[in-house]
Amino acid sequence: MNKKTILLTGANGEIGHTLLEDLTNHGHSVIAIDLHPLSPEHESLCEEVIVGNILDEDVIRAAEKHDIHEIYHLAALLSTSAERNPELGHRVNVEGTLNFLQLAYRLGKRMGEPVKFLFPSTIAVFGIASLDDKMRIGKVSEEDCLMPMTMYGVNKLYNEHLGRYYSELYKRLSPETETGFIDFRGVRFPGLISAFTVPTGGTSDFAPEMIHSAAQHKPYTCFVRPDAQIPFMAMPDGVRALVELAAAPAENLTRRIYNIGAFAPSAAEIADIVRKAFPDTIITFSPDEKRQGIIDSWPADVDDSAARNDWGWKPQYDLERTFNEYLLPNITKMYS
Ligand code: AKB
Repeated sequence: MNKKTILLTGANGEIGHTLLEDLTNHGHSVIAIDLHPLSPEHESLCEEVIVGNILDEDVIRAAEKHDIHEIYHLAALLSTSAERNPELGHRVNVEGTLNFLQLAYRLGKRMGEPVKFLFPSTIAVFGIASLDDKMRIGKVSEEDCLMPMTMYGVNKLYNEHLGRYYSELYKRLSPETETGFIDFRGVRFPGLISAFTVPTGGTSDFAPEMIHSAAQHKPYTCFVRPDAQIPFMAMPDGVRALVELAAAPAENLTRRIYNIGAFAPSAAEIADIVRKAFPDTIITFSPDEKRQGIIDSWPADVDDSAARNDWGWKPQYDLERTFNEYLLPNITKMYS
């Protein structure tokens, strides 16, 4: 495999750690950006760590010194955080993404080859008006129900369009051709579950919170109803999806944004499997109506047939395997 220089924003986040390890294990050179310093182990994996805000021009300039072939733009404010501060959500999620699309354009032009821009979109771009509709609709395809009900979902859907615009239409009235310098690709992530990090500020956080609390023998009060259902995925599958989409030949891709799915349990099913693994665990349900409303607007599951057909997407972890082979061994070790 060719060694590439890869820029990773949000390197300290829940996807960032696993992706950083994966990319450097494959011999790539990583420039990491995060608001907070990386741990010494993670820092030692990187060619350079830029600590700062993605809205800060000095941060972009520091990254621009490198010839970067791929950008994984992970930095974002998740759904609950962005809903609590929508203007900040917009700045980080939209203006931050715009900064890195512009950086990718300049880098692509300077290097004379397109920069691949990998974007983690989300099931929050979907918005379903009622629980009855949600259960009737079942799996949504990429073009269904694009009526996001959160600032985060609105931001991410707009970013999907920005990525398409920068790749295919940028400055279309200019006498020079300004397209072809960015190759934007993205997946719509379901809730992600990592053995090593507990996410902050998301609405799908009830699943990872429940699991990590049980592993620490702490009681957990779940903020959604037992029947709340959305798709989830184990972190190794999530990271593999981004890396495989990046590697897919452009001629095989029929779209820029793909749904990807793995398993879609209810909160009660997750609680049952957690109780089986940690019999002393105490899980109670005390739904927060407002956060529940966000979950109810997200689909029960996604149709990911386009990803399967175009670039061979296939999750390796179902719910059982996620628990037995990924979460339990790693989480137990981490908290022991
Ligand atoms: C969130 O809950 O905001 C995220 C997501 C589903 O994109 N985990």
